[in-house]
Amino acid sequence: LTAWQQKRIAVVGLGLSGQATVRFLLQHGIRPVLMDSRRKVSGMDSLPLDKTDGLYLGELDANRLAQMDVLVVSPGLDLRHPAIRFAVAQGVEVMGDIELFARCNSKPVIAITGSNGKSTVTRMVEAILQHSGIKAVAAGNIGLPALDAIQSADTEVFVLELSSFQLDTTKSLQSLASTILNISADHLDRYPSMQAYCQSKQGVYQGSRIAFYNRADSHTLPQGKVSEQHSLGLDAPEDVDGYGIAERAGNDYLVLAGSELMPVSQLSLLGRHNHYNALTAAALSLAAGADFASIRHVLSQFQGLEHRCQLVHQHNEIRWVNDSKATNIGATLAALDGLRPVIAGQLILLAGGDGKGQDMTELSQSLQQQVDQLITFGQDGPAIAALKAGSHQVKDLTEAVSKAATLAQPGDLVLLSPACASLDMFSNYQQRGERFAKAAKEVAR
Ligand code: UMA
Ligand code: ADP
Repeated sequence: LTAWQQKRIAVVGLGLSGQATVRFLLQHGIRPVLMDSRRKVSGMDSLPLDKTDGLYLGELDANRLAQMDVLVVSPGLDLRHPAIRFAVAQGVEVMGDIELFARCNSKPVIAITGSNGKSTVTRMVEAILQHSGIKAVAAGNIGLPALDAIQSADTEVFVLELSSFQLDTTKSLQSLASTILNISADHLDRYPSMQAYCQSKQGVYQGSRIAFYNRADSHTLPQGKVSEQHSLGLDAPEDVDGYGIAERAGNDYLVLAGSELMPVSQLSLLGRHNHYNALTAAALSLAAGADFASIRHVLSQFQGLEHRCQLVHQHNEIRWVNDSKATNIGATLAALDGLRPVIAGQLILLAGGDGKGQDMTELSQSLQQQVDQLITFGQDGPAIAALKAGSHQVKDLTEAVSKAATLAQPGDLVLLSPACASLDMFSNYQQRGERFAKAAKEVAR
């Protein structure tokens, strides 16, 4: 980065990853200009602003951006923003924090993307590697900015969860192994088409030694040249050293690189989507040097992450499950598929929020076949309610929980799996999940 000391660098977007970028640049003797399109950004007090070349909050100024040599743009900012476009047209280089990480990192990387399951798989891989005695750290979209993670010198492997936005601004990442878990409609408010969104996800395979893809989802098949690729699936492996599920003496076994790993029944997480996540985590971890015993141990003990199909309350034989992280249709479909077989009574679904431009009719079939009672709320609640006769539209989540309590009988399961982002009514999906759990505990006691 020494060459950067002579350049004009702006960090555009000062959220978690932007602030980590500022700290990183300052440590390398670079004085960045700081910008954010918001008038107020939290956490700025912790930055030594006197060591920077200025802070500009509020509407981005195209001319100021165009005077820079490089913009390090945070993932929350749309690259189609007119001021950014103008700067690019004037020849300014644009990259993200992951690109900067890639240029400075010398340790092995496991790279994980997909529309759903990224955080679950990222944490599984981290846990398996750690249990195998390898110092692994999960970073990226999962929450810890990659440029904060890179600071710890004793890390041996970085497990990076990457969003499509991060991939859009990354081109130099080298990874030991990578995967696209699945692709379903998401973020279509930021991409002109599904094709553009898929293209963005494909970036994860670039510079990767081994690409693992989902043979049940053709969008995940590597489009460019990769040195080694393997398909994963919940059916029989494609070849003798393949990955999948095979039946042995009446039991289904996960098969890893041609060897039986463990019976599917010993996996701790429920649902076919989680079996796929477990297989992928096993494959990625093996590529990074994990041993079979550690993989088995972690996958049989792994407790799911908060807000992902998490049982938060049980009373009168009614289970309340928080899947607030289901911010798109694909995630909700997976939750319905995974949970339906383990429910004796009715499945009561709470859905709605900011639909991010998704086509809600994709939920239609599952709403008819798997959901007994549908309760909707939020901005795009009406579009979901319209898909099922007899559904209940309510004002907000608290009312949805009260309604569910009046409908639920012993044996039923009440599932918050909104298929929408939370931002129309909450600060984030965590807050939505916490409110759900609290309300459930209040109405059902
Ligand atoms: N924003 C502005 N103006 C700006 C910059 C940001 O209005 O100038 C808004 C964005 O529209 C967005 C919010 O601020 O709503 C946060 O954006 P950010 O770029 O500042 O985000 P960070 O705080 O740096 O967090 C980012 C990731 N957020 C996004 O990609 C939106 C975090 O992923 C990630 O954990 C973090 O970096 C550390 O690497 C979160 C996320 O929601 C979990 N990701 C999306 C998802 O998973 O669907 C992609
Ligand atoms: P991400 O980090 O990609 O958002 P998470 O692991 O946080 O993924 O899970 C997000 C949502 O997707 C949750 O509702 C979860 O139940 C669901 N989910 C998890 N794994 C999968 C999968 N492989 N396919 C579809 N949905 C999944």
